[in-house]
Amino acid sequence: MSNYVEMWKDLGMDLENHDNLCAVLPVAFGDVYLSQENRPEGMGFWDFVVSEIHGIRPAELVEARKNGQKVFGTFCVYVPDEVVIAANGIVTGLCGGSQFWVPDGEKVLPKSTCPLIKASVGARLGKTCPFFRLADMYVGETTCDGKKKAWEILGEDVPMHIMDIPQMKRAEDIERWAGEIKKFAKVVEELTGNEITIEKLNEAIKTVNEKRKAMARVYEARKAEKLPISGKDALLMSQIAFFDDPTRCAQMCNKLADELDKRIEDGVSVFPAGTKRILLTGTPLAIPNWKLHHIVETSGAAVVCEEMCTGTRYFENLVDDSCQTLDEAYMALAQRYMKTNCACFTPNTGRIDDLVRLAKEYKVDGVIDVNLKFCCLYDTEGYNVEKAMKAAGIPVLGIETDYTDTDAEQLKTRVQAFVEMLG
Ligand code: BJ8
Repeated sequence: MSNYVEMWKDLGMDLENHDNLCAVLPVAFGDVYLSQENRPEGMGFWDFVVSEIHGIRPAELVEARKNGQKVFGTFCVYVPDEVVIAANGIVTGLCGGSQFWVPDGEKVLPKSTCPLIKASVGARLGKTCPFFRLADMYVGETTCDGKKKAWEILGEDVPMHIMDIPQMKRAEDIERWAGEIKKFAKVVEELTGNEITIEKLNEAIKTVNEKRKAMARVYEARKAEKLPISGKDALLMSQIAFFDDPTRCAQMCNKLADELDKRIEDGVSVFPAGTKRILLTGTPLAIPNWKLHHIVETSGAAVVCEEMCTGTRYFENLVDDSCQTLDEAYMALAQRYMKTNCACFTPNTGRIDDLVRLAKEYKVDGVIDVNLKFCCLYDTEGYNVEKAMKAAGIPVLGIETDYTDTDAEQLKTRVQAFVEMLG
């Protein structure tokens, strides 16, 4: 990635510290990803993106900004990308998934904050992530308490817009969310200088729907008895989808899905027959958090589905792309986004229904409920997850972890015992 040094300098990054980050990522990627056998050829695209993770896409964004486009950095799957795209803006995910950034986050946040928040704040303050340096505006949301307070710190020197997410899903809440989306559209119009028309919004909705459909195709292939792709590879596809251009993302996912369909036809599997099928649920796994997948897939099991924001919550449910007015379209967006089931809502029974449905669709042998340390919402909801899984006769294992490797051995022992127990 050395070709990008000038760009990183211009972005005001801490080059020395960034070199340390660039030194650890290829090793981790090699251990976790390149050690796998018989991977689909289509994964070459994602391998390449990771090898250039702080170079190729940031360079595209720098170029786009030179041409007058604005970049919006987001942290949650409730923020509607469609609105930004309709104003010719670009969306990039900003959630941090590396322990590398946590110490910088801990300089300003309590240690008892979830690692995702600490890493995100640390990536900004430590000046080691080009995406944070590039964004013209950060878009926060009122989901969990830790994030709400983090916006006040992140917004100190970058414009920050916060979307007020309802905590319940009654009709009046969905209407209020449509109003929040409308307000967001005004902010986006102001920053980009571009008007959002119904034609442009319908076009943007189509673009994002296509991306969702393409990702869903890859997931569909994971329902096959002979698994044509590992959970790790599918996770990588989801993680990169938050950063990539949506049209290219759809193209690459469709290409991969074509290859997976062919593999299914030919009976090609990346796991031996009888490998236990695991559904992961819980807090999101931001890139480069591959820890749990690696543990599961080196313990005699395969991850076949993620009921997570880096998983089904990101691409399930489409938006009506034929609305006649902007208000109708904002309502259509609100309805779709309110179908996402995050633990910040009460009640959140939709997530339990999703879990039971997904467990059947992906023919899982067991569920692992993974919680990022200090995420009180998902930790507490673990009670309902466990109860519902037991009622449905699905074995479940609850795990709490962070971004360090200190508990990896202990987790491996627990996961192996769980997999053995599945018979
Ligand atoms: S829709 S899961 S992306 S809020 S893990 S930061 S909740 S303390 S990330 Fe999330 Fe949107 Fe919900 Fe998804 Fe807080 Fe929990 Fe940390 Fe979390």
